[in-house]
Amino acid sequence: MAYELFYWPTIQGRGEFVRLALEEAGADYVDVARGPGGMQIMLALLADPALTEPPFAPPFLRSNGLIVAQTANILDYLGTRHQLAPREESLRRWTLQLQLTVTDLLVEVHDTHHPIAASLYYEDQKPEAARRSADFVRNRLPKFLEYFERVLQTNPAGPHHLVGDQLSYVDLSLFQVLEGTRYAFPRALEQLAGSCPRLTALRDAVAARPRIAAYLASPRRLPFNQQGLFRRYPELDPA
Ligand SMILES: N[C@@H](CCC(=O)N[C@@H](CS)C(=O)NCC(=O)O)C(=O)O
Repeated sequence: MAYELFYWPTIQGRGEFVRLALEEAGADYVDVARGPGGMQIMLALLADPALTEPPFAPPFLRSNGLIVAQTANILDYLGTRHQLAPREESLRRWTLQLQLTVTDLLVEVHDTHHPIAASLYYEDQKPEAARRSADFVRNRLPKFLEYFERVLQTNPAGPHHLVGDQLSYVDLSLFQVLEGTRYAFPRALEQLAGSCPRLTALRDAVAARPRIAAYLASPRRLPFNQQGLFRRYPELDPA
């Protein structure tokens, strides 16, 4: 039975981390909210009083009657089923730990353009966004990227993957983080790229994987835009 992915239909957002894993796995899946009537189905599920384990927010995945939410949790679930996570328990925890660090980073990315409230427009919080982004670009983004670079450098199995010597879902996620950062903060990323050569190589290697390359070239891959998690406001990425 096909996986059903539930996510906002017009943005990459957090759903993209799940899409990349499903695509790399060659899994049979339906991006429900992008199909006819799909948004209503997703909203009805979120509000369904009959669900005793309801998801709080998209993305969530339905598989054989099970609903799995929280991006990192979904990836852990898919990783185990599709050889996108190590078999060894300690390495599986390490992979999830890294993915949860990606989760933390994504909250901070979101807060660069919505530091006060997600319910307000960017235009209503521009001065705060400028202050928040300045700190993000100067301190937080380098700290996160240098951390992941260090993880690659110290991986006992070599610098080609974050965990072990096989591709895992967190490699796919780091690809997405770098692509999103390149879209939202191109100047900041260019300055940091020199200190993150292994991460850059990982991003390129993921992009070249046959299933990922086919996905990126397909209409299934939505373009980055100004509604998503990674947004390009040049004033937040000063020279
Ligand atoms: N921690 C959750 C965050 C989920 C989340 O923030 N989803 C966003 C879209 S990317 C959403 O629809 N949020 C609605 C809300 O928070 O009310 C995850 O990693 O999946």
